[in-house]
Amino acid sequence: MTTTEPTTGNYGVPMALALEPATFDRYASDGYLLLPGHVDAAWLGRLNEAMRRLVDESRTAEPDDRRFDPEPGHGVDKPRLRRINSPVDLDAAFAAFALDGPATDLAEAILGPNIRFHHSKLNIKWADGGEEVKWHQDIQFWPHTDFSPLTIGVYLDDVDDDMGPMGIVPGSHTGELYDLRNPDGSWSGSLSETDVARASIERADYLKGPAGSVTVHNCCCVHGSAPNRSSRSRPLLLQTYSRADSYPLLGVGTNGKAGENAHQLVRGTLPLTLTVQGRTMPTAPDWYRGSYGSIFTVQQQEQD
Ligand SMILES: O=C(O)CCC(=O)C(=O)O
Repeated sequence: MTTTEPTTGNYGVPMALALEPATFDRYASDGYLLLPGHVDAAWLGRLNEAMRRLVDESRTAEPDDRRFDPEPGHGVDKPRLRRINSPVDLDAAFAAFALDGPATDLAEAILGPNIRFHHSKLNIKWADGGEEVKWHQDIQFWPHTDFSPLTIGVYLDDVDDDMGPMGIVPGSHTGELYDLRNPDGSWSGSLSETDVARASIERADYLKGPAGSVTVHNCCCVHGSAPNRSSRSRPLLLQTYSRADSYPLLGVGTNGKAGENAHQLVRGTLPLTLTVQGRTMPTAPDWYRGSYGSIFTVQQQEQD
């Protein structure tokens, strides 16, 4: 399904990874991929070890510790986490995997040579009732200047139908972008019942497989997952990327809360142009993390 010895990648330039043409085309037509067993045992060992350490730390964490999203009943003796937030900021293994590792290679193979990282999360979906993720699309949570953002997930353990695998409606990435608000205008983060009834969820493909299986879904795909009815947790490590010339619209949704490593270029170079509403403009450098003086310091060549 993939080859690790490309002369050139899917964009005709050298890359760490190339997808078979049929796999590449399937992502374009369906909006998602499942790559069974894509991540090797050595990486799985590192990632699982990092997860275990953080779960252990969560036992004694204060209720307001933003690293963890506990389920009701979580405690010292019996940790139950819904999610570890922004794992890329918490352990070197998660950072290496997402910022310059197998997930980055895959994002590059799909999106092209210039890639920006957005955020990561580890949805654990604990054994014996770990909560559902209701049907939703991602792009409404963190709008960008285009629809290139995608999320790469890796199951850190074997996942079967009873464990609440992620379900995705094929082709939904080119369809309607739904309103994820309640009738009173408050944010629900999920499709309304009326919209679920017309979103063809009966066609959803539930992505499962052995530990190391990888999911990829475009930000416009309708997706969700059922509660975990099994006696084993379902850890799904997710990381989101976009093309480098796709910019998060700060001030909308979670774009301003995406973590310490958010928005950085992880492959290639920063393009000098940006396209919005079909108009391409040359852009200024990115000063999100750098320092900027003023138009005077720039124009008097006191600053690059
Ligand atoms: O954990 C899952 O099954 C789905 C994750 C997801 O869609 C999300 O966290 O936005």
